[in-house]
Amino acid sequence: MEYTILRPISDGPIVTLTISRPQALNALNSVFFNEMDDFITEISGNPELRALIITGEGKAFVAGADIAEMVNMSPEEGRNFSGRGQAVFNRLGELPFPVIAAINGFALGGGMELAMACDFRIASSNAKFGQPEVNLGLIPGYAGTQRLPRLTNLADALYLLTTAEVIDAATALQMRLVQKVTEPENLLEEARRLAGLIAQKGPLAVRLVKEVTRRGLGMSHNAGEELERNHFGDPFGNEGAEGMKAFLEKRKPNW
Ligand code: CO8
Repeated sequence: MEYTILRPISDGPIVTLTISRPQALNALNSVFFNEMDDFITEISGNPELRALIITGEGKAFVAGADIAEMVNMSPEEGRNFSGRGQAVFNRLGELPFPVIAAINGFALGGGMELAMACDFRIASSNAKFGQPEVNLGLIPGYAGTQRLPRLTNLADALYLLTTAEVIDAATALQMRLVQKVTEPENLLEEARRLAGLIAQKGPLAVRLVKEVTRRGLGMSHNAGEELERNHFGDPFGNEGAEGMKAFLEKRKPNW
């Protein structure tokens, strides 16, 4: 499929998606959400894929939702724009393989929300994070108010959301908002190394672990255990049998 803002590059089982609208610091507009929705549909149907990396072109990962597109919106249009973005970002969580945000620069507002919608995040040491919506008299609209306290904690989330302070990568690491920080020149290499590690694991196991962990977070402990138990048997007799057999035979599994 042809895209105007998205630049996907496939490398075997790994796709690296670059958001490419550097003249507006990759700000998220309607075209982005339409293309992202189509892109997710396109890759969902590819059983060979094992990981998706999302990064941005230039000095920003994404500097937020497109302020120029939002400025004249009515309350109803604002709600619709938010709902559209939430639905598209939720689809990233439903992909049957991990999505890694490789944050190369500014991840502000909707950009930080996109990063948080990914499964985990690695950041360049020069990345900057913030939820500056209150500077504009707005609140986050792509689930930032919901994901940020779940990823960090209530106080850190409210600190960032109410002060709009922009933090550096080291502080984001301290808040556990990102899992790893690299030198700028090593960011994509490290993202691909992690994606490559994941690609070597049992694909069904990776899909199940993502699904059970994500879904379990919204459940009681007991319901989450039941979900885990219900899926534990799925790889037996197929991928799990091969993985365990390979271990016992001291060889690499042939998924
Ligand atoms: N939207 C539209 N255009 C943008 C955005 C944006 N979010 N960010 C930057 N741009 C544009 C600038 O207007 C500028 O365009 P031009 O060259 O035509 O003047 C170009 O990108 C380059 O930007 P700057 O010249 O400002 O670059 P600097 O290096 O001086 O500054 C900053 C970089 C600090 C990142 C600065 O651009 C900035 O503060 N940007 C806005 C950050 C922001 O407030 N983001 C939050 C937006 S609101 C949001 O994301 C809400 C999400 C939920 C929405 C829910 C739907 C309703």
